[in-house]
Amino acid sequence: MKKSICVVGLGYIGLPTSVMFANHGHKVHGVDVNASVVHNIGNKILHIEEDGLQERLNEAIDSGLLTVATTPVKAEVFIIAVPSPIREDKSANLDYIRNATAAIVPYVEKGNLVVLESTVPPRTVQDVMIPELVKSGLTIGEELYVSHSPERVIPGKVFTELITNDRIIGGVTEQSAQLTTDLYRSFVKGDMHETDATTAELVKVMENTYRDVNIALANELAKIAGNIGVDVWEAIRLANFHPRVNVHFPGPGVGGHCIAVDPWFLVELDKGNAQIINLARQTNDGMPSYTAQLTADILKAKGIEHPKVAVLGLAFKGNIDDMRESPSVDVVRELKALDLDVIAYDPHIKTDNIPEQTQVEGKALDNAAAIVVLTNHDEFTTMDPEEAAKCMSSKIIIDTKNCIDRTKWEAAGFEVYVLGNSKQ
Ligand code: SAJ
Repeated sequence: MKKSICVVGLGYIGLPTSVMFANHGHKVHGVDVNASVVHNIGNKILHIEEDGLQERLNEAIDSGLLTVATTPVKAEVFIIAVPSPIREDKSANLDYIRNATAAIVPYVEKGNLVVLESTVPPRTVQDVMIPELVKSGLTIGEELYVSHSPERVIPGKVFTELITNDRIIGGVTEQSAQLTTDLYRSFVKGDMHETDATTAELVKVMENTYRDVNIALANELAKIAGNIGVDVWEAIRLANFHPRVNVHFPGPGVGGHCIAVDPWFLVELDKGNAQIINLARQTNDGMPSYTAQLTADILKAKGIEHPKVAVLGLAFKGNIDDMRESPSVDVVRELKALDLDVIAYDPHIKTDNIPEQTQVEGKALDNAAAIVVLTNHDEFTTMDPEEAAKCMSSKIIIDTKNCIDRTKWEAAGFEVYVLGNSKQ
């Protein structure tokens, strides 16, 4: 049955989700506190890059099934998809969740469903949302249904994954979970796994923690390989032929709004037990400075005075425009702290999104002594080394993602260094 749905938060998850429900015949009202975001979306102008989003947004707005505003409206279903970042001290900032919940309270009515999509520390539904929702005067789980249905999509493949991924549905009551499953069934082809809200919260945080810990392991192995004359990438490829092994990949650090953030929720919740989780976070957070030092050491060994370094890639991973928690920003800062002259370039990042300490230039390679590749955008993996060589002062490339064609670059006269590969 088609529902009226009010989605709070029109970012990387809320907007695709709103569009998806509207494309499937539901009447969706999207809400964001940012008036310019609302204005742009209403005019079919995107503030985020995502494959297929523009076409789907056009269809949603043109059909009249998606409206947007800065305030909620009455609806049968409320979906909250707002940020849940960490503070400077690594504690969870749940203000957005609390405020978004408070914002819908005047509009909720008996029989409505409230779904939280944001990734949150376990117990957030119980301890942060429910104390707000009870202010509606409705009995939670009986008159007002509440659930946590964490998004699990990967930026760049959001629409495919929204449809095909399995979903975890955590209801505060069985009926809350059931109603949520029925709702998402309008477009989800994957299985829906029902559980309670707190378990669902832990599942989601666990998934990203699993990845963070495994990436930290890969980064540690890369450093070890770098010291013993081995190519860690080749070693990982071979290890992964084992049916029960899935070693992740090293890199300049872990970015994004999820993997670099969520494990801290568990550290805050139970620091005494979250030992490996805590260490993994620190290991991954240490990779930008490791990368910067590696670069400085290579240039020093070459005897190049006051080199200019061209940093390629500011997004936290390839072919997306998302710079949240991007390790590249830290690499730039660390390179500068080591007295190197840095120019950063990323064709996916709009200029007004660039943090102060970096500069973006189309001609980043002009007079550069070295290139440091931090993101495996297609533009970088297919770059022509002959062209690059023409404007650089020396031919050095440091590849932290093992993403360039080494043979091609060497043929153009470059010295190629790959993070975690000390094999000569
Ligand atoms: N990275 C590595 N080595 C690897 C894999 C990734 O260094 O082997 C780095 C990437 O370069 C990037 C970061 O980790 O900086 C995270 O990238 P990602 O592609 O692994 O993940 P996200 O943050 O884009 O999305 C994750 C996904 N979670 C899992 O794969 C368990 C996604 O499914 C979630 O929906 C999303 O977090 C989320 O919203 O929580």
